[in-house]
Amino acid sequence: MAEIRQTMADPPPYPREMSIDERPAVRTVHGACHHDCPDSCGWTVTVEDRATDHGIEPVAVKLRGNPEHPFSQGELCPKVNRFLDRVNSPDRILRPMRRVGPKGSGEFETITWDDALDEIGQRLNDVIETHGAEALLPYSDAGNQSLLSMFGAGGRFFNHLGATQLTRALCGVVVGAGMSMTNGTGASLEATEMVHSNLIVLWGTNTRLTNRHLWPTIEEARANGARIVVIDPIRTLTADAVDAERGDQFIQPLPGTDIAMMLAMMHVIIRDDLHDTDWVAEHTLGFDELRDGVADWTPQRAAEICGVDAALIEGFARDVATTPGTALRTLIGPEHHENGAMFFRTLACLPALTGAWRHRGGGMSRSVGFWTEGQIDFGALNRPDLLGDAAPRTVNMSRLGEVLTTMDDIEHSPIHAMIVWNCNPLVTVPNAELTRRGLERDDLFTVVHEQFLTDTARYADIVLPATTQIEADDIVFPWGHLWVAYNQAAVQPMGEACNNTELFRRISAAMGLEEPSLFDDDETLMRSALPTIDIDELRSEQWIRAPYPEDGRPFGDPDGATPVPTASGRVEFASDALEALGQPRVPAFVQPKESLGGASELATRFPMQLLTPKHHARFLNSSYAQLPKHGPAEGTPFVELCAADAAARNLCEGDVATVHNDRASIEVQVKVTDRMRPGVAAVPFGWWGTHHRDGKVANSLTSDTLTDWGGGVAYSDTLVEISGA
Ligand SMILES: Nc1nc2c(c(=O)[nH]1)N[C@H]1C(S)=C(S)[C@@H](COP(=O)(O)OP(=O)(O)OC[C@H]3O[C@@H](n4cnc5c(=O)[nH]c(N)nc54)[C@H](O)[C@@H]3O)O[C@H]1N2
Ligand SMILES: Nc1nc2c(c(=O)[nH]1)N[C@H]1C(S)=C(S)[C@@H](COP(=O)(O)OP(=O)(O)OC[C@H]3O[C@@H](n4cnc5c(=O)[nH]c(N)nc54)[C@H](O)[C@@H]3O)O[C@H]1N2
Ligand code: SF4
Ligand SMILES: [Mo]
Repeated sequence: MAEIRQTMADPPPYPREMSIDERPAVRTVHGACHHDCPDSCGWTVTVEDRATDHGIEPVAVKLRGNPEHPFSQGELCPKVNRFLDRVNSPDRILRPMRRVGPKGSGEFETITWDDALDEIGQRLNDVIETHGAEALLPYSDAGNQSLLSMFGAGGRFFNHLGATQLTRALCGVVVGAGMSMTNGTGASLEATEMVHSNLIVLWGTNTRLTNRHLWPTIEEARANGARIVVIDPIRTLTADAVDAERGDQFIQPLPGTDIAMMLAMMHVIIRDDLHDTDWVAEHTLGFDELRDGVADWTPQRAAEICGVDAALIEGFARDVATTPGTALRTLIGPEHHENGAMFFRTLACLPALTGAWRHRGGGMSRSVGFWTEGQIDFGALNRPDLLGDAAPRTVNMSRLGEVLTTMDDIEHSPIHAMIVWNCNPLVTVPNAELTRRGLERDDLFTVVHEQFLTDTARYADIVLPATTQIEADDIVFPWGHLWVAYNQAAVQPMGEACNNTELFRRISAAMGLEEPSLFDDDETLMRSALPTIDIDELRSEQWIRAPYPEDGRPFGDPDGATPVPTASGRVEFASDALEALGQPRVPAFVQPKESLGGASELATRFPMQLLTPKHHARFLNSSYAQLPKHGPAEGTPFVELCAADAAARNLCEGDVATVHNDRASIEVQVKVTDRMRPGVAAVPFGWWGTHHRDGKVANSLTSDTLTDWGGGVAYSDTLVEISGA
């Protein structure tokens, strides 16, 4: 314990290689953005030594994009341009707090770290003694997606205790799980390779909003003659870039129906002999089964399901098959459906059928986590060996509400304590009102480690202050490009904040735990997790490029760097592995149950399908709505629908409407737009309950049904009705 107190009182001097006497009074420190965003931009912080209440201290006076960063090239974004407002916000939590009002009230008193840790240590030990270690739930996501912040010390702490395990699959896991059933790997085309593409299909990704630093690559390809196709149920900011005169296209299917379109495309391609027979013969398995599987999938049949024109599907299929260097670019959006994994499994069949992988700039492009995170030794970080003989249950993070309230198989041993860090589940996890009921339980002890008093933190018994990215060293492993970056702390932790690894060192000590690895410092953690990376070099170079095939083609040479690691060693159009999971062997379309085409009683009562997408340029998930230069600049929460759907409900622009289903009812302003097609509405996500007029959030309405496989969740298969308030 004494040692830990020492760390608390005396954080290391920053920047780490200089002592306070050595460093110049004004200096720049290099870092990288920690947000769960594909761009992982490089930044530079200008730091000045200034007199403060605590003596001379480094103060961050400017934070700008680093012009030398190979991907972001000096630009940040409207979220992070004002990052220092976040760091220095008067609303930051800078001291531990204990709740004094009812859960959710937001009434807290400031306490010392000693008091907070004494209470936490005692309560956690009591829960484990009385109910067993599985009564403790770790709950975290990617609020800070840097190596130590996301994966650092929580894994080994909870493994050592034998706590309940958490499946974290809100974002991205399903894409990999789907694609792997075709290719045996999530490896894909690195996105800047699309500069070589001739046709770029942005399939369910809103690049100009969510991945803005990739847009220059796409514009460069366009300048070289490439065409773009945008496929999205919403006419997004990215769809606005479509220029029909250049031969670009916007396709607007009903949500959750794209697989039907892909099946029809394969039908056309095989029917008209447009597939690459050599590539198919040499590198794939199950062509005959695929051909039989798509035989009935005429464009007309798909057109009726997707709500798009049959001739359009036919023409698009021919384009994809006959344009060498066709890139199918996708990120996360389409995984949030009941058939989410099948979407990516099916999409991955297209470049194999057309032989697109053989061309530079051809193939399927998604997250490049496969290439960057491949260097991390997760076993060394998480230490599954610390579980010993314990085999604790696993729960899915998307089912938090159910886990805390009704889950049958935990009835005899419910969750009695929860540590939440690096996420804001009440805003970001589906079925939020059920989560709220769980968080309200008096017999649940909740600790939240946060920068701000989020909706979730308001339900905590103890809130602990968390650092921001400029207050601790870390390493950022991007999933949108290949440049792994070192993030140097620019200033000391603000107030009494600590980072996510220090959090678990302190709680371990407070519980009286003795396992030595729980007290590894950050440097030791980094070195053990990265056996192949020279951390000193990374720190001085600022970034290194993750290994990627030199000729740019991940499957260009199947005997080369990335063989197809399926059981058969071939791209599998027909998959035994899927059959073993109880899924169709060949790509197949299953209409989501909670969708417009579900033909259920639900669709009669709730005839609109609700999407809750990222929409605001100044928001990153739930992280900015509370800041004065971010939230108000985006207006207020709203529901967007087309003129016909608004008129049918007597709703006009600016009215307050009730959006409701069996899960919840929320009140929001009406926005009538031509971005939505009939039957589909959108309530952008990211606003907190404190910004909604009735305290609810977009996720109060959303479905927590899990995806077909991969453990993700079908936020976007949500039916609602909308009426005047
Ligand atoms: N309806 C709907 N819901 C969605 C989505 C959607 O499109 N629609 N998208 C989903 C997706 S893709 C994602 S990734 C999730 C994101 O869900 P979350 O990860 O929960 O959301 P964030 O807002 O990114 O981060 C949450 C919190 O992390 C905190 N934080 C940041 N850095 C640190 C740190 O170093 N330490 C600690 N302790 N806390 C820190 C921030 O203050 C913030 O409050 O949301 C999902 N939810
Ligand atoms: N400004 C901003 N940028 C962000 C974020 C943010 O909150 N704000 N969040 C970051 C995070 S965590 C992530 S994961 C990425 C996500 O990046 P993206 O995957 O690009 O973004 P999403 O909004 O999740 O989904 C993209 C699109 O998928 C569409 N979509 C939904 N269902 C379907 C479908 O069935 N078919 C098709 N074809 N399209 C469908 C949605 O309408 C949406 O426009 O963005 C990151 N960047
Ligand atoms: S949120 Fe994304 S775009 Fe903005 S600075 Fe961070 S990595 Fe770059
Ligand atoms: Mo995400």
